[in-house]
Amino acid sequence: MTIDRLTLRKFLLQEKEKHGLDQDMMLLLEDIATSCRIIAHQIRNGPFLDILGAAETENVQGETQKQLDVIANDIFLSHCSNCARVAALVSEEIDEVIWLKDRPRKGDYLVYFDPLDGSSNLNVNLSVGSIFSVVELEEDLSELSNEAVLIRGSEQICAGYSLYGPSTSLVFSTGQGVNGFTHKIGSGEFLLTFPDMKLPAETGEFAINASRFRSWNAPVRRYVEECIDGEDGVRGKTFNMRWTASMVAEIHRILMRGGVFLYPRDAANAHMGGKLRLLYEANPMGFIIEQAGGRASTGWERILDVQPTGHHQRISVIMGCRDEVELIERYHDEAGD
Ligand code: AHM
Ligand code: MG
Repeated sequence: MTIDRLTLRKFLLQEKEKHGLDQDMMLLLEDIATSCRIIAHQIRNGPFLDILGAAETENVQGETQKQLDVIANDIFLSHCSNCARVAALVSEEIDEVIWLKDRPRKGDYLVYFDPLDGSSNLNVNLSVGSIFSVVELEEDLSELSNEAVLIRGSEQICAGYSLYGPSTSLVFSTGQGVNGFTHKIGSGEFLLTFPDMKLPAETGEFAINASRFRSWNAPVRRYVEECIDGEDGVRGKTFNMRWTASMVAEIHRILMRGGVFLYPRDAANAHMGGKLRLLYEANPMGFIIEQAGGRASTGWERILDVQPTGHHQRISVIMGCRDEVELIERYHDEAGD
């Protein structure tokens, strides 16, 4: 049985009608959707094209790039440059901010993206994703500097991700809730399959890389130990654990069935500020999680309130169902840590 579903274009036109979604944002989102379709195609054909392995380059974080990191980055760069409103692009894979305009104006867009997140999953044929975020300039810029893109996540006007799993999902929010689309193979279209996604308040599932146990701070240890204690412990219920090493897959699972995701600052990554990047990983995912009714925190404060200090800055990330995140924040507070 085929269900008649809204196409991405029709959905965007409805958002324009209902909520005044900007025409340029519609065009940008359609270009991002096209980028994701092309990247999905490249990933599926990766073994034939021999592009799943390492490129002979390192990115600004000193990490060895996969060939597909470079390919996905090029695809995002070229498609996001189509929209005349985009003044600058910030990519995980590029050291400097890319300015597309000499004199950015109030209302122009800054687009931040991680073109291929979780790329260590590529050569084992597990899920990876792309993440994006859009901020609107509040004033004309007189100078093009890296500092000009250091804008709080609370200023995002759109954020989302694409998950390259058994099917290709495109999930985004323009500040009016979260909607999920699936690419219908052969049709070239993304169709609305998960309208108005909402997180449950409570959960019995958490996601953390437990191999880092020794490095965790006391509040994170306390939280995880209490989950593992299950019915016999203070939580009085059994918890399940998942770790896919792909933040996009993790957040998508949490949106679909609840949970909490932690990649906290710990003793081993504290010198970098954490593992995940603020502007193109934590902020967009935090925006989505909040729009779905959840909470996104560093453990000490709301992620979207953090004033960025560098465009590749890393940060502590704890996000998902509200009650769990608030509990972990309380543990941080009580520990005075
Ligand atoms: P990447 O941007 O270099 O791909 O790294 C981010 C990824 C996240 O998707 C994931 O949550 C995390 O790194 C996994 O880290 P680990 O290998 O420590 O489990
Ligand atoms: Mg990443």
